[in-house]
Amino acid sequence: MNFTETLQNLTGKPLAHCTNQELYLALLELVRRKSADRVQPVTGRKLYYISAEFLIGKLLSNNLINLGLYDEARDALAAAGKCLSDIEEVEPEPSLGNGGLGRLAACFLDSLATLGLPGDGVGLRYHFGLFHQSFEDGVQNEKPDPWLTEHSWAEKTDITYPVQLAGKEYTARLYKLAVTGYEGRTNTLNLFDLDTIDESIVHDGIAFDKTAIDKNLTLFLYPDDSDEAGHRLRVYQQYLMVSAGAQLILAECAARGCKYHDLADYAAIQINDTHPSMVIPELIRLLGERGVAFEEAVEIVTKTCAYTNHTILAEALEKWPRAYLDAVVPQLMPIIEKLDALARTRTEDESLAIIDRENRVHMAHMDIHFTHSTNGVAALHTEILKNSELHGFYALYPEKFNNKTNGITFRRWLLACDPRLTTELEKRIGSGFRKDAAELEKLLAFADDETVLNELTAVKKANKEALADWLLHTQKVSVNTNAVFDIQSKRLHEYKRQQLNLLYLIHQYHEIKAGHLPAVPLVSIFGAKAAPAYTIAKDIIHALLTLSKVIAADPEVSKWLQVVCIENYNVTAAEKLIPACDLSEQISLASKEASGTGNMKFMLNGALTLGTMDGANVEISQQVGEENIYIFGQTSDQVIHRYAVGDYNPAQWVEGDANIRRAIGFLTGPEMMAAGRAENLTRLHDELIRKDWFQTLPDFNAYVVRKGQALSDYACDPLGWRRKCLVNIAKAGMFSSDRTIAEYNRDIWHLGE
Ligand code: T68
Repeated sequence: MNFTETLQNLTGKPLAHCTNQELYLALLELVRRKSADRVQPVTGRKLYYISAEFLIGKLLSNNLINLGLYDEARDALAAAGKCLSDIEEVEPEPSLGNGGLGRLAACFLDSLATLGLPGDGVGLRYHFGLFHQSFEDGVQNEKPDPWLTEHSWAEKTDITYPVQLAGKEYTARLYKLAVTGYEGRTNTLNLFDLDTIDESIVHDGIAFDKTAIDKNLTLFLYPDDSDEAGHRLRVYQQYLMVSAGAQLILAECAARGCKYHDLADYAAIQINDTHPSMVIPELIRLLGERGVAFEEAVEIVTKTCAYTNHTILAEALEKWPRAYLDAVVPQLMPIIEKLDALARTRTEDESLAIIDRENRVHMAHMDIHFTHSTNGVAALHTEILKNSELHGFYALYPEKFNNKTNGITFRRWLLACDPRLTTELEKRIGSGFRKDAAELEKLLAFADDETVLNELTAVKKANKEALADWLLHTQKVSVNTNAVFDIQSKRLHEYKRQQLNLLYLIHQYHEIKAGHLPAVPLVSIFGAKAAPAYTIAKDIIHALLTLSKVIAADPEVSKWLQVVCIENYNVTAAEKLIPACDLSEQISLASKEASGTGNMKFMLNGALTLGTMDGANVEISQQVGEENIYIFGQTSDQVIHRYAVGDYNPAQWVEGDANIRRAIGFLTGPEMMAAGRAENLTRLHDELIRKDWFQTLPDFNAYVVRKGQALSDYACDPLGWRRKCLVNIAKAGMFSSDRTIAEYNRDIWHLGE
């Protein structure tokens, strides 16, 4: 049976007569069957990647590509007058993640399956995901994101596990989602949920009764945690995930003949940040129930589990008040106390304790003491962990610390999102890079080939046109595709410094007004959600939206400068933005961005990075050479020193620098105040001149100069610019998540052995 016939059998009528919805469902079913054929039995050790987030993105195209069906599907549909990209529109994007940490988990699942390694995900099935963002009157508005439809990729099973929360029993139900590898095996993403969830309790945006656990537990990812009930809810969620997950792991291992004493030969568990940390005491508890003594259980669990750290920001390192855990997971507290006591026999350093003097439970500390591996996610990040943030732990357990620089799956972030570039690359260097990303280096042979460089320019131009079209239809804005497309898309956070970009744009506004015209027009695009309770982050969004309005109303400036904030930034939007980008903004305060993965996606798609020496930017810079990247700003050592001395005073920078004064002053000046809200603008203004905790002002001038340099290179030396882009594409190979996963497997997991 050919492809058309197979599909027609599923739809029950000629393809030309089907709606896109019908075709989508038929393709979903087809993918399901084909991926089931690639399920392989597990031998040896299997990985369980436990994570509160899996930002998997839409699955149809990705699965068709991985199963080798994409071209056939596209052609069969085209022959019936249908368009695969229209059918993709029907699929809602699964809303199971927030930012880099969740997207990393999704890339890892793809690479595990592609490399033929047995490795499943364990997480939660959030009904409304993070939230759906819209902008109303210049402010972020949050609504539920109801992505779960009747026919979803995650299939309900009849597997359930009992979970005790605050002394009451709940039933966790398992849903399974097939993860296809590129010409590889099929693994599973296991998602837990409660049957009793009641979506109708959500009102007024994303508000709901936080006490009705049976109804609300898996409604949202990271529900608003601005109050105590919100914090507790996170503990409830985390325990649901790890208790059901641990029971699943033990059941699967037992089914394969595991006797619990040899659990580490059957399972490797990766703890993705501290959200799943309670899996440690929970496994010890479950092993105890199965007759394993505490000391031995600790040893087994330590051998089985490994921990990844994704941040050095103190506020993101979870420390739960003991009272929460006493209330929600009383069955774990005796075990956590014993672990704390055991840890105290290993060190007298109070700062390494699990339960501190204020009765807070430090989840990361439990992870480091009771797993065999702690890794950072980029070289610089791991060094900072070893030398400052976690130095005491490093001194105690040097052998546990290791680095695993992040990566991205090239299937989604090149083959799927940038077919034009993929075709161009294949024309020049063959298709070996699809499986071996290092082969992209073959492109270097064309670095001085004007034909190739011009073709790359044509690809970028076509991608910019496509983005412009998408922006027009979805965001109702029209952009000049002859301008430089400069993009900052990532979670909204002060350490990522969208506010630095904002100050630059205000500076440019004034320069243009003063007749100092830039070398080329600039379209500055932002994509970012602010956590619902993060006030200053929302103020930054408001300031960007207001500035966008002020500029658009000023024809003198808008010829040269445009600010676009796209609504509801998600994986689908990223797939449109990234291939069209010229300049990638990676401007976090040095030392604060653990790695970044957007930086890798943009370089792979031929954008140049404007960035600080932070996270994986450092390794990108080493790969491409400093002439092929725009680096500026303080180094991490300088930043760490400035924090240590503690004498940073933004007011001095405001007083001492007329440009800074002018840019910050504009926030509360007449133009902005007339177009925006005084409360939000004033709060942001005051925050910058009084606190500026992420040191925007010391980097301001360096940023302005470096960005100016990038824009003038783009305008004055187009071929030189494109050559730099080519080098970036060619050198992106090391940032494939296949490389990352191979390293995790070599050093930590040893899967299949
Ligand atoms: C990100 N972390 C890092 N955290 O910020 C980024 N955290 O540098 C890195 O590249 C990426 O992880 C992958 O390693 C996150 O995305 C969160 O989303 C998060 C959410 C809740 C609490 C703490």
